[in-house]
Amino acid sequence: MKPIDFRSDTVTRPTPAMRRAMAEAEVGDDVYGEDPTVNRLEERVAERLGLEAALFVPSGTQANQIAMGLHCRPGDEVLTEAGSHIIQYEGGAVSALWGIQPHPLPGDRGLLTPEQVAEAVRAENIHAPRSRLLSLENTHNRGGGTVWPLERFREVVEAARKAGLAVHLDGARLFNAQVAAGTPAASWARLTDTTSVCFSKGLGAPVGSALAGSKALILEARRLRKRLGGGMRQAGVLAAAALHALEHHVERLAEDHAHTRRLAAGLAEMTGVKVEPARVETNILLVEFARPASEMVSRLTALGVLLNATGTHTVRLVCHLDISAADVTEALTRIRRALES
Ligand code: TLP
Repeated sequence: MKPIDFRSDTVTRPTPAMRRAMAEAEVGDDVYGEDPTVNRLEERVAERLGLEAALFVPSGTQANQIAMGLHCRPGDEVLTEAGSHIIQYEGGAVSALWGIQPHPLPGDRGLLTPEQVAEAVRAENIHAPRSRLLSLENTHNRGGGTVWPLERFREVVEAARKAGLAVHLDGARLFNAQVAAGTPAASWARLTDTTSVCFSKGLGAPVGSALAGSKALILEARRLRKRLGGGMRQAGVLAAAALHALEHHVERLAEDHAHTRRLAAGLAEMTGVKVEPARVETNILLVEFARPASEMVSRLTALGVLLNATGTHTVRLVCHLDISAADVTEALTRIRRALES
């Protein structure tokens, strides 16, 4: 029985064409700035995001954390949605690495309002941490793959700017937002000071992320990347995979979104399952089971359907490059079997 892996879009394996691009990549020592493939990737990313410069880094976590280090000093605070990746899944890095205090704000499927941001900013007062940064996420992972409507994003960014805050965007899945909304990734990114993107999620590269921003910020980011041990040498073999992904795997994200919608529609017909198909925007589906999530995960694992629990009764399914239309059909059959047994 072939396992169907919905745990994350990080589980994809490089395609034969991507592996060829990696094998043929021209390389050099990137710490000397001499890897032509990395340099090309950084230029392309900056262009696509409408920002001046970009830096290739090993992971989304490192891209986000370099941004935290760029914008904040110890004792400063970062305003962010309560479920955001930077505070939920990065090993406590905002405080462990930089001495930053997180200020979590409750969102609606990951989205904030301008009023919330304006109210959360601290007045200048010796008792208070300094509010320094607003960090947003598009698409929002724990929110269920939510796309930030551009106008709302602009208003929230404006509220932050008015209060003198810098703005970072965790765009690990920004290209999913681009495809779902039909809006270029740059429309969101160019409103920010820094934006991170990942090549190893829906885009299907084995490794790699980038952080983009002004030339001055990215120059400093290079120093922080080195400090964190992220200075890579002949990284062109990895950058080649990322370039291939940008060229060939962006438009196809629409397929993952269609598969996610079909999965939601199929699950909505089953008993013991709560899903909201109308809320599926991209490739992430949140599902609530009547039975405990841990029980459903082990039943489904035994049937070759892999997924992750996100709460006591909730699970997350993520569609990606290695899940075909036939896999979705087969997964629905297996899930029905798990619910009936
Ligand atoms: N997310 C992973 C897990 O860490 C939860 C996943 O399976 O979804 N920002 C966002 C919004 C992310 O979802 C992730 C990865 C990252 C950053 C971090 O990327 P990596 O794993 O490359 O450090």
